[in-house]
Amino acid sequence: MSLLEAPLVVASNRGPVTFDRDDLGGLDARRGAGGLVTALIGAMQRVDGLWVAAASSDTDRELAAGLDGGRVDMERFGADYRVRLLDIPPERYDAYYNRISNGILWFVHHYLWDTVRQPIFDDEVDEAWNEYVAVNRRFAEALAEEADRSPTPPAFLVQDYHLTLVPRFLRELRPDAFIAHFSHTAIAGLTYMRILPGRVREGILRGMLGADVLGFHSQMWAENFLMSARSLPGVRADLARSRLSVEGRQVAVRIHPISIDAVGLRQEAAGPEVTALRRELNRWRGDTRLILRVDRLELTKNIVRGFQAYALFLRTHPEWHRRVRFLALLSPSRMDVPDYLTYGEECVAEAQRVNTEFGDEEWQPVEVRVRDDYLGALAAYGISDVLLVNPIYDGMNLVAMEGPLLNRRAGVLVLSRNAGAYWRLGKHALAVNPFDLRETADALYRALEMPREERIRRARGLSRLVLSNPAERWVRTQLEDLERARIRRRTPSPEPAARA
Ligand code: ADQ
Repeated sequence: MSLLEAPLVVASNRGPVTFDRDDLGGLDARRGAGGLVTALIGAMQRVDGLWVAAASSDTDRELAAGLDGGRVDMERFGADYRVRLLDIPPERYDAYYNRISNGILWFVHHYLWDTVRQPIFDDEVDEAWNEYVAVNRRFAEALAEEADRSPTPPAFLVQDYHLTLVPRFLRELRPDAFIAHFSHTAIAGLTYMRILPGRVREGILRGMLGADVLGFHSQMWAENFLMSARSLPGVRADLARSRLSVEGRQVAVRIHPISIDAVGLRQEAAGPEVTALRRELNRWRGDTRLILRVDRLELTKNIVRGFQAYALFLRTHPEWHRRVRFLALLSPSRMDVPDYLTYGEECVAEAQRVNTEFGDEEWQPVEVRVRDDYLGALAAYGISDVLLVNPIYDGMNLVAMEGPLLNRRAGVLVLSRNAGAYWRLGKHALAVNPFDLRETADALYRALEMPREERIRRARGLSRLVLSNPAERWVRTQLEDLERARIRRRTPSPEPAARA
């Protein structure tokens, strides 16, 4: 059976739903937001899919400890797939998730350390790493069990930096398994990766190399991975074919940019709630032009420099005073982590500085709204004139696609060259170096002054590109790669045949 029709088993830290109990003790399932769930759910339903994830709510944990190994059939919620929840002890989860995944791996891949002072690797990090290894092993064991229960060999799709060791552990348990791993983040270059302790760096690289196919959002990240992996003893790279060989196996390194659910998003944006919010925002903005940013309140998103660049633009172009507003919709994220809390305060303080320097009673140049407000974001996308997406580094960045898809004013996208989205959309955006305030300020000015025909041409180009990559393609192309790997594995290589 081709792997395009094979049962799908997905593994990710967070599952597609979180369970809770309602007042009568019945089960409620809340679907998680985000591109990953949207991109995978369709494919899961077609092929009897199972999604393995760590339990996150109390009810999740109760289900995880239940009779069927934490398996929940989603049929009762009108969906055609199953989830399997893994109960990870809280201290172990904390070390795996907060200390290693978000505290170290997220930081390394987005170049977040101020290296004069950080990071410091000590015995505590070493102990936390052991917990990361244990959680990854637990996931791999669960996947191996699913392989045993499946009537035909499944296709395993393992997600992201939380689960980098799963491919290798699963390969050890089931050498014939068909495994793809996808990295949603940026990937650090070779020399920055060398900040990591050898055990951690080799661990994650060799862990990922247990897969048949490694997927990345952009060529930048695929190349960085190739360079780091080929520096390991025993790993050979065929750069022309973007392939690595290790322990007699081939590992394909592929680029599969994720997309958004264009039809669903447009439907949501046309609904009464978003329409009302759009009207309200339009009243608020009056006859000013609108610069918008929509982000998780996240260190990588470069929010403070965004305000600094805006201030520089206002300082250089007093003729734009009172004619423009900057709306920042920031959704709180990891607020229990001190670095994130401080960064949130810095973002708000920087916006206040801009308002103090340039604003008066009638005109506040910046407005920051810190809350999770997805519908508000959809409304704002529709009416903005400029969308600023200037992350320091970003695996892809879905905002850069959502905005142009929903915008109705031929808005301009100002986009960081270090976002994976730049690799797809760059030619229709105004590109910026996210560290360069002058370049960003000039891009904001150019966007606001851009002639209408050019704005229309660029906006059309952007939405065409977004629409040309339907969300389901992301899964399909990964499965096609796995299928090619399967065929390659079964076909004897030509060299021995020629010699015989
Ligand atoms: P993120 O960095 O979380 O994830 P990103 O691509 O920035 O992903 O998307 C964020 C999502 O959150 C968007 O769908 C956006 O609409 C929503 N959002 C942002 N601000 C919001 C707000 N104020 N209120 C409500 N919703 C808000 C990772 C990687 C990315 C990669 C994705 C998908 O870091 O680089 O694009 O996964 O692979």
